[in-house]
Amino acid sequence: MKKEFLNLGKQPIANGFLYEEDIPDEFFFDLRVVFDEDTKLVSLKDFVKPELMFNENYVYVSSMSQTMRDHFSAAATTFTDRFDPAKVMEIGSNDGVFIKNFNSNTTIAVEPCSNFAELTNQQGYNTYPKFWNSDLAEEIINDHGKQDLIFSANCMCHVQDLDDAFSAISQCLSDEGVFIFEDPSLEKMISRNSYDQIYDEHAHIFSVIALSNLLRRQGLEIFDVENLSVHGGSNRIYVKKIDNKKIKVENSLEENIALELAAGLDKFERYLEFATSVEQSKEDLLSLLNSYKAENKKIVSYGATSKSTTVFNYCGITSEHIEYIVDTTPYKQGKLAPGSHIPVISPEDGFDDLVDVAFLGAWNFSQEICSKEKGFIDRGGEFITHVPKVGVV
Ligand code: JHZ
Repeated sequence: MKKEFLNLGKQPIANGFLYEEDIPDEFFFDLRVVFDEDTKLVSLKDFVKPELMFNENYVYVSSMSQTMRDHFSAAATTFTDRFDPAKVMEIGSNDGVFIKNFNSNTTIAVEPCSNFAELTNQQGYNTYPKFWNSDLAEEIINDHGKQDLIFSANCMCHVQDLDDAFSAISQCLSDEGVFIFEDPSLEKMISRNSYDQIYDEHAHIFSVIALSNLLRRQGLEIFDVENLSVHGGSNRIYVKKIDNKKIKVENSLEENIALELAAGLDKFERYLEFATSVEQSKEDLLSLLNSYKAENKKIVSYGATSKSTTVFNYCGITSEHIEYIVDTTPYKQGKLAPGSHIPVISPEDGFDDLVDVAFLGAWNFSQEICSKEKGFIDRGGEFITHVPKVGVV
């Protein structure tokens, strides 16, 4: 049985950056979150049609930060050293930041955002411009056979029908193959109060407990879990077929499950407490912004993220509070942020000497941004965030 614990109000497409003339047609939905008592999975109550989010106009580029470029090249080395896979497939390959570390003759990709699929196809990686499901798994097996390493980063939590997605993995994986995926950790989201991990694309926020339950239903099991620092705290989940006894199940699985049980992630009450902290975070953020406004400070936002779409729309933050957002992504610049309609411009144009305060929309890159913008901090500029508590970084 699914029970609702959080309502983040009317929200637009989190990556739906738009022009002024598109405002009348902007799409909104109710962003509500539920806990499934049976599987322990946390999901959105209402899913948004995938084609509205992932299409030829998708704007999020994975290699926009040095942190993520380094992360994916290190991941590729780790997987090659540990598993030495003959055939590699990535699901949700975006601009190719991960696959570019592998030979294009033995690597294929799946990417429903056709602008990015076209890009990696041009780079020589056979990329299917489709959504991951059992029909596509069948097609891929016919074209290329089964795969030895299937990797997916920040994509499995986007897939609404997980039974079908994991069954498709089971179909497409060679008997001794490994499936490795990473997504934001529910435990970190709850403990850090980072409710902005919740938006249309994130159909689910995963606990290891829930994943273990769902994977087992498809003949798969987790054999290792790594806690990663990226994206505000993620888990990298290593999966094999249950029948494959050659790979040992590491202690990390039980350790992570124990940690989650200790955090109460199997109990609905814990989620109600989280909802109360989220409301408090909203009040605290509005009062901090209002106090800066009262002092006539110039406030901008740094990083036009999906996460900040949730924060701005949930808290009712508009250009009354935040003058504009700076972001390095060319596809977002010159547009308005979804729902709040705060303008997005480049850091070169907007991160000038007049800025007093910058809300870290990309708080997950706080280290990279603070070292890049040391001059701002040295002259008394303040980066503020709501994670884990509202305040100055
Ligand atoms: P970032 C997206 O979420 C969407 P978002 C998606 N659903 C997902 O799961 C995660 O990514 C992985 C900019 N930036 O990564 C670049 C600067 O301007 O936190 C990006 O637009 N200057 C697929 O959108 C944004 O910030 C900088 O110095 O919440 C960061 O977005 C740096 C470091 C970043 O993801």
